[in-house]
Amino acid sequence: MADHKYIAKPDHGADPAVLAYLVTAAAVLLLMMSFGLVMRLEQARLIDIGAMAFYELMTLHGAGMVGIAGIAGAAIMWHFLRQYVDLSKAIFLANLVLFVAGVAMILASVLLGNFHGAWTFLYPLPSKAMGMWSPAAAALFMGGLLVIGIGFLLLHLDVARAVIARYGNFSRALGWPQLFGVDDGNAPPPTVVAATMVTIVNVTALVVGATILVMMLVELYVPAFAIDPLLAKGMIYFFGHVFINATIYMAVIAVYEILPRYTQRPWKANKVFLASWTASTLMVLFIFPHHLLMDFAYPTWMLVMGHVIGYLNTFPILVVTGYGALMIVYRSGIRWDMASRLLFVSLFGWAAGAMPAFIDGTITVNYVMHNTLWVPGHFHTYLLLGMVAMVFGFMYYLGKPNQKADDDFLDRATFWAFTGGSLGFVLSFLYSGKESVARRYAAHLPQWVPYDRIGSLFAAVVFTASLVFVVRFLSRLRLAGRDYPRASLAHGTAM
Ligand code: HEM
Ligand SMILES: [Cu+2]
Repeated sequence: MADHKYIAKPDHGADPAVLAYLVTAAAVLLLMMSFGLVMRLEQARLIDIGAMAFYELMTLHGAGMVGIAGIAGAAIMWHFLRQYVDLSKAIFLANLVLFVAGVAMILASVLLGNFHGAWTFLYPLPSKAMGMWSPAAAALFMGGLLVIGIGFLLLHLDVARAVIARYGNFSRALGWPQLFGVDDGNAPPPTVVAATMVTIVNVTALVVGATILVMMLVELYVPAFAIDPLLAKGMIYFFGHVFINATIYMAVIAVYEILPRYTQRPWKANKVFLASWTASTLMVLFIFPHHLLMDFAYPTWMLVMGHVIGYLNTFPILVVTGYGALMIVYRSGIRWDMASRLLFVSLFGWAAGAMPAFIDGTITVNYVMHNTLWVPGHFHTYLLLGMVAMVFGFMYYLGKPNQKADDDFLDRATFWAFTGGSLGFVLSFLYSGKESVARRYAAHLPQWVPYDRIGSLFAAVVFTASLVFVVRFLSRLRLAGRDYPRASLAHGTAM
């Protein structure tokens, strides 16, 4: 069965395929950040690109960011999961190839075909463009998403196959024998538990997403094939909600794997840990109606379910992860370096972003806040300062020249620029939301513009800091692939 001495097991260099994922993610991330900055500058009235270009960039930014979050999360999951189960490299690479193909289709749809119906492709917008874009452009966009989704579906099915081959079934991979029976200390490692959860929820989400995409592609050319708009909206938000959440559940594996290597303390999948992941496996599938709280046409029970489960699901994994990280680090003599710092700040970002989400998940608050910048405020907090910080932490971990290498001044300064810049950037969104500034508006009222200008400044800092992180990573790409054991950094002891 599983090798339960997993904490001390040194991690060797990254596979070139993992590095290819990270380089792709980094390139798209920087491009999408620059689009984000341009959107903010437009709202701040510092440039004038016009509404059409704004919505095109917004569409690309949303789709691109969600896509690379998935790619980077998958890279982290695959890198660590491979220690425990036998994954297929061909499928891993096929996903990357499909991703790049899908991105090319999406770029063509938006830049050549002027599609700008947002990454949520909400029905019936793609087919009712009022002459703004052609059915072909909409088809190219939805086709691109479909191609990307099929790649991820293949990857998750391979993870499912590998996990079942090793553990027999999902319930054992989720640690149910230890959760519901006696904890014999043989629960699967946290990485396996997380990967199993992600596989279950993402396969479900991707099948639903692909279904609605195919339905809408048919409707595009055969309008008589009418789709129930409420059904379409529910399916889209189910898919979107689960997919973006799963990116964090994949990326957090970096925390479970790297902090124990730094402190030589095991991250044990105890009963509380297992219970949290099992609970979230279910809850993440049932809370998507929190996106529909303003839709009076939805059955009330669904909205109540979204509200209640939204409250409940905010905490379990976040708390076991935050508490676990504190216990691992507390008096461990950990050497703080860029990787451990970024991972630690990512937990803060994740937790901080969950709070405004929790508030907005309250029906009465949602009526006032939902279409304001409060919403981009909360999700940029846990995606930028949480998810993306985890990815940068993983990049620094892989690129560390040797166990004892210290970070130089540029790295440390950039860490603070990224953290401070991100905080300022998300606070400008949140504050605007509190002042009722609408989201997804290209043109802002004069009284909103001061917040947009502050936000633009911080966005420029975040972009610059991210550029330095990426350049650093690229310059250490050879080190990242090099084969030396990455472990045992506590007290500066060598291997
Ligand atoms: C420098 C960093 C970033 C900047 C400057 C930026 C900027 C923006 C802006 C201005 C918007 C539109 C807000 C509005 O509704 O008026 C937006 C939306 C969005 N951003 Fe970002 N962003 C950044 C990073 C990220 C990251 C890291 C992610 C995800 C990993 C992300 C995902 C999204 C999504 C999903 C939307 C929603 C698009 C929509 O409403 O259709 N962003 N961003
Ligand atoms: Cu959601």
